[in-house]
Amino acid sequence: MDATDKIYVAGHTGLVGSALVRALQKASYENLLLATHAELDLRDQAATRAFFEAQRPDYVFLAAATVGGIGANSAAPATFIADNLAIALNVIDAAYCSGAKKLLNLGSSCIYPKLAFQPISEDALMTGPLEPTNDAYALAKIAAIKLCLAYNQQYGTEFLSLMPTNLYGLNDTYDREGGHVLPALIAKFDDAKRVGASEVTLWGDGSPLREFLWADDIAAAALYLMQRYTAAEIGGWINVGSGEEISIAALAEQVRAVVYADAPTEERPRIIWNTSKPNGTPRKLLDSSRINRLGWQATTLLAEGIALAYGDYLARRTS
Ligand code: GFB
Repeated sequence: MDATDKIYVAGHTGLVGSALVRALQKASYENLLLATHAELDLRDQAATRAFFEAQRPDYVFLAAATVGGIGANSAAPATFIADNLAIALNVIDAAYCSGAKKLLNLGSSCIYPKLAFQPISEDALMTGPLEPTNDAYALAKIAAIKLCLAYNQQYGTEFLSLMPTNLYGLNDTYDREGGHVLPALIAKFDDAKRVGASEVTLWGDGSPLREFLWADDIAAAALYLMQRYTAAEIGGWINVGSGEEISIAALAEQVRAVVYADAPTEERPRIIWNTSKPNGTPRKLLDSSRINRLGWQATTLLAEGIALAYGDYLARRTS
């Protein structure tokens, strides 16, 4: 990847896309092609094809997606499967038709079976039933991997897929109902602090285990792979995790400690678990040994990342 190559970051206003733009700029890639959702709706096949034909990017990072936490996935499965299938098909096909040199497709660890052997290696794909709360989204992400593999096989393209664990970071969506757990917890504890609430209600029973990765770390991994490896060398799709696993209950305590760092301990609210809300998959720890062997490792610790994320939340809070 040369400094003069035209690099398209699809989804550059989102959590991963904005981290990718930071990583590319830091590495002195200046010929970036960006289009907001209002300028280009990637679910629109004709518009996507026309954009690629006119712009002809050399490299494509596919970080555009309709995403959300367990609440949003359960409430709107049709939106999650339809949007993500359309985005994947339109972008991958247009990249092939316009002659892109390479594409990196971002997926999700929810592609693996609900009860996969832990830590989850890449070859666990399609070996068992999916977690029902997000199977619509997961199927769209599995289809995107298969599209990349099929285009590589039939047309000789270089389309790689990267499967990150649960992500969080700067520019996240701090949505209390539809967001991912970490940003939702930040917003809920901050709300409680501001009104002096004595309790915060969270979902499930706190027992599920999750692995969290800082968005700038996934961006660094994506750039690292794009610069150095072919699809065949990474095995088609590759896991990217931090190796830091934590229960939702322990995560809630950590977030509460960060939000209430400057308040007396007795002001910290009690955590109530609403067990009528789903737990989701019991455990989701990726086996990242393949990317580690290729020379990449996560660098941001969860404790450090939560503090940075809360700082970002406070800086961007509007009310
Ligand atoms: O990030 P999250 O919504 O999704 O986390 P998944 C869900 C876990 O956190 C469940 C608990 O165990 C919830 O019961 N939880 C507790 C909460 N309180 C809250 C809360 O206030 N909000 C949320 N959202 N959860 C996601 C998929 O699964 O994994 C996505 O839904 C994506 O599509 C992502 O694939 C990687 O980790 O369960």
